[in-house]
Order: sequence, then structure tokens, then C-alpha cells
Amino acid sequence: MENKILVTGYINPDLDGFACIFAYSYYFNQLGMKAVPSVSGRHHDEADHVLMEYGLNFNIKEENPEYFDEIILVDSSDLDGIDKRINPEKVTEIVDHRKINMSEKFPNAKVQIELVGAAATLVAEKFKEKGLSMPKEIATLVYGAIISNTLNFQAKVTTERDREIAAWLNEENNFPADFARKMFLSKSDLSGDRLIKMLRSDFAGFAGHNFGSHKLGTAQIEMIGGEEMALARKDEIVSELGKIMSEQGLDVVFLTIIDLEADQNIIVAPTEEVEKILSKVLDIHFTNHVATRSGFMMRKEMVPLLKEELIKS
Ligand SMILES: [Mn+2]
Repeated sequence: MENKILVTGYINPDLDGFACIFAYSYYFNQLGMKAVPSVSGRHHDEADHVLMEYGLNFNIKEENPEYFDEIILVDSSDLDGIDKRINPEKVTEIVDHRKINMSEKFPNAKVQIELVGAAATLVAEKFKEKGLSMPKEIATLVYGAIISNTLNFQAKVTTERDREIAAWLNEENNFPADFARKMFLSKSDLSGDRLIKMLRSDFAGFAGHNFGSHKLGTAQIEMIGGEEMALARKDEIVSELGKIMSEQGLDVVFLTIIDLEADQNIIVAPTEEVEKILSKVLDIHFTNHVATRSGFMMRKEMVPLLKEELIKS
């Protein structure tokens, strides 16, 4: 009997993982191999936005990896975060774009890790190389994944390869000019308890690391209209950050919002001590817990700067 290949990624995949799962399994099927897409857990809201906005239909199912002899991991390369039923020895291929990875834990895998903006770029390049065309439904997911992961080509992680693939897909499909804006707007509705949920779901604590005598943790939100939101809901944010600080035993905690249209960061700090540290490192000025800084700065760029300062103090 013919072997079936399972194509999957992290549990609760973001749009990039989601796009890779469907694109890469379609690719193998086109080449005459039997590949089955599997989405573990609940994909991110952003994927739902693209599905609904563009009327896309995918059979979204979670398969049991124990029934497959060959497993391909996309947008993932780590034992943490994938289905615990995946036997690492069965993983035959990994396609990912993370510098920090665990690919050595998969002894039989052909590993492709390249630091492009989106893993979906790596998968789409395979279609281009083989001269395979991508159906519009899949192209829309892949295009969305690239826009999302590169913040519409503005994030530092963006490479020429991401731009080229997006342009190639756009040539064939003529995506609407407001594709990115609509996607970002869909992330910007933080009304009611959505704000706190978002802040908590994306919180990255570094309690396992010692930055001098300090313990750091940050939340990052990408949205449109960040400054208005931060000013209107500052008290809630400050109190939630305070709660997280004591829950996780951290002392330097803040929220950074990347405003995708105003081209600035908005930073909310819960205590005067945190304000002092951030003012110094990021050269910003706080008024009532809130500061702005022009230009984009991702959390992964801020953390090393903070670390450097904190180990001195
Ligand atoms: Mn990714």
C-alpha cells in the first residue's frame, strides 16, 4: 500500500503555519504523492479573517499522526508545541524559518531552515521551481501569510525572497490593494475583553533568564490605531501588567504596540522603575505610563537592548 504523508505544524497554527500546511500538501498531491493536511488545535483568528474575507473553503481537520508513516513539519522545528503523538523519528522533512530551533531532535528529517520572513515563502518557492501553478485559494493564504509575517514588508525580517514570491502571486491573482489593511484592521478590534486576551495570549516571559537581578516579560500587539487604544485603556493595561508581574515573578514588564499605519511603537509601562529603564534604553519619554517612539521596533529587537542595560544594573 502507498504511504500517506502527513503535513502539519504547531498546535494552534498562525496564518503562516496554516498556509504552509495546505500549500505543501497540495504540492505533493500535484506530484502524485498522497499527502494529507492536518491542523492541530485552533488556528489563529487571522487565518479565519482571510478565509472569510475571500470566501475560501478548506477541509480543516486534525489527523492522528500515529496513523502515518511519514510526517512533514512546516513552520515548526521544535518538539515543544507540536502534537505529542508525533514520533520524531517519523519526521522526514522540516521547512521552517526560525533561528532558534530543535531540528537535531528529528534524526531522519531533511531540514530546510532559512531565515526568510514567512515559512510560506519557502513552500511557494517550491511551486515556482517546479513550474507548478498555485490555485487561487492557496495563493491567497500564502500571500496573506507573507503580508502578516513581514508586517506588509515593513518588518526587519523581510527578505527579497518574500517580496519576490508575493509579487509572483500577485501577478497571477491580482489581490486587492487593501489586502494588508483589511487584514490588519481585523486584528485591531480589541474591544471588550479582547484586549486582555490578546495581551495575555502573546505575553512572552523570560522568567527562566536572569538579566542581572531582573526578570523581564513583554507583550506585543500589532494593530492600527494603537495610540488611541492605549490612551483610552491605559488603566486596564497597567493593572493587567501588574497582575502578570506578580503571577510570574517578573519585575520589568511592559506592553509594546506596533502601530502598522502610524509607523510607531506605543509603550505602556506599569511602574516608575520600568519607565526609567525603558526611557534610557529606547530614548523615549513617558507621560502617565504611556510613551511613543517613531519607527517600528519589534520585541525581538528590544529584548537584547534591555538585556544589555539590565545586566549592568
Ligand atoms: Mn512563521
